[in-house]
Amino acid sequence: MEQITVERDGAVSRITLNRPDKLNALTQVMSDELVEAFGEARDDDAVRAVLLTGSGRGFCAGQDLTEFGDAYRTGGRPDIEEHLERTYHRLIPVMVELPKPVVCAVNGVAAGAGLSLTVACDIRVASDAARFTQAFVKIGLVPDSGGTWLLPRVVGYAKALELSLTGEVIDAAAALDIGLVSRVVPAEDLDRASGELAATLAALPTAAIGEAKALFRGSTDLDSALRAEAVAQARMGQTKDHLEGVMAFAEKRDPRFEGR
Ligand code: LHQ
Repeated sequence: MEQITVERDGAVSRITLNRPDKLNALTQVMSDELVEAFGEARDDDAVRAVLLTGSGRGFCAGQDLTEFGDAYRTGGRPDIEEHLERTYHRLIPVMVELPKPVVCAVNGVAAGAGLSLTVACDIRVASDAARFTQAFVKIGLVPDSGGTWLLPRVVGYAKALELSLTGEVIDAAAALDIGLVSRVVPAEDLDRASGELAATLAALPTAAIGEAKALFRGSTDLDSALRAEAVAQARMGQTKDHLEGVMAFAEKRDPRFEGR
């Protein structure tokens, strides 16, 4: 990998965006590498949680705007639709649909597609140095990379629209206030706090977590939600982890889940 690093810590795969001098702005290479890393995390049974973070002072400044420099400089325009299909249309689904928990440790600024990356994760823990901006409007664009679907589901329609129409930069405290992040910690505690959360999630029944994510994602109306819950619950009722959970409760001991 050239622009990300992937490390294993027990059952947690830690993926770090690694272009610190450019605030980890997204390139085609970085997007391809992230698709590969999330695909490997999905396919490796020993991985039971993913932690996504950025190196240096930024989390991710969104699309690397210099990547299309030549097209603009020569009076042309990049084929943005084709670019989106090659990058975020592959990356965001592999993150959102990962049947394992994904923690985002937001270490610094998250802008444009960088903010979309944070909301494609399941739980966000922010450093007090984090900032968030739907930067798209500042360059005459609309939110992409799944932002129009993901952000309203996290912060609600009105706040998502307000952030997207204004491009306002908000700090970590404001992000906590609107529910964009679950927790804010001092910068020096971010690694520990997010690592502990990922490890805790990795020790839980992974199959049930994957199913719960799919149910929340797919829920549209009560009737179909009840039906989908029943089908998934019947499947979960057959898992080793369900039996272990029930037995541990009866025997008044801590459960040992295997993710199966
Ligand atoms: C960057 C970037 C960046 C390259 C900072 N690219 N170098 C899809 C399809 C097609 C086209 C476009 O977009 C998309 C999706 C999108 O994501 S659109 C949104 C793209 N992102 C932005 O518009 C954000 C641009 N960046 C900023 O507004 C600021 O840099 C933020 C608010 C993120 C951070 O501000 P500061 O903390 O003041 O840092 P800085 O501006 O000084 O940046 C540090 C360096 O990083 C600097 O490089 P240099 O060589 O001068 O030190 C920046 O040029 C570079 N950088 N963002 N997106």
